Amino acid sequence: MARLNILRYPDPRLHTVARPVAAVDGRIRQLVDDLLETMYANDGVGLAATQVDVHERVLVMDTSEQRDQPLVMINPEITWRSDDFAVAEEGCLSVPQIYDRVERHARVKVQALGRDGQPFELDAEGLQAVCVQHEMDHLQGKVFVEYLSALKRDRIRTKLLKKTRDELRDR
Ligand code: GNR
Ligand code: NI
Repeated sequence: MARLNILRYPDPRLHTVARPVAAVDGRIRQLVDDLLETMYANDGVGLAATQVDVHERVLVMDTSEQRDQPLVMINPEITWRSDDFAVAEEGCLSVPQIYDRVERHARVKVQALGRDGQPFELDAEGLQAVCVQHEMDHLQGKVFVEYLSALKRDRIRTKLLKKTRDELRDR
């Protein structure tokens, strides 16, 4: 297991579109384990491979209260979206300390392969529905700030570039 480095917005690599996984082999299982370790170490409720600069369709989530229900989705595809939408406050490990409201489908069904390579379907609502849509956006190269106004996005970009510069100077 290893903790992986998380790309920070506005890193252009966050806009890479991930390719499907051809086979759930030992390399993919290692990636899954590293994603879970990295997600838990950073107190995240989800993490997409894109965020650790691996551009394959793999994501992990855990929206349980006890943080003891890891969910692994390989080659996830949304098979159904509710007609109704919900607005929720979102954050992102790639956009640290920025939180804003995003509107998404209230419920989605997602088909994917698990860590064992077996297909399953997830019927998600609430935080889990928000999270799986947020993670699947990452796999398409999309970060939640792209739903915000250009003005907000520019302010976020400037703030995070300054933060990264300050951290590098202080090392
Ligand atoms: O940890 C996370 N919390 C969160 C809160 C509201 C909506 C989405 C998320 S996902 C985020 C982790 C992350 O960046 N996943 O890509
Ligand atoms: Ni994110």
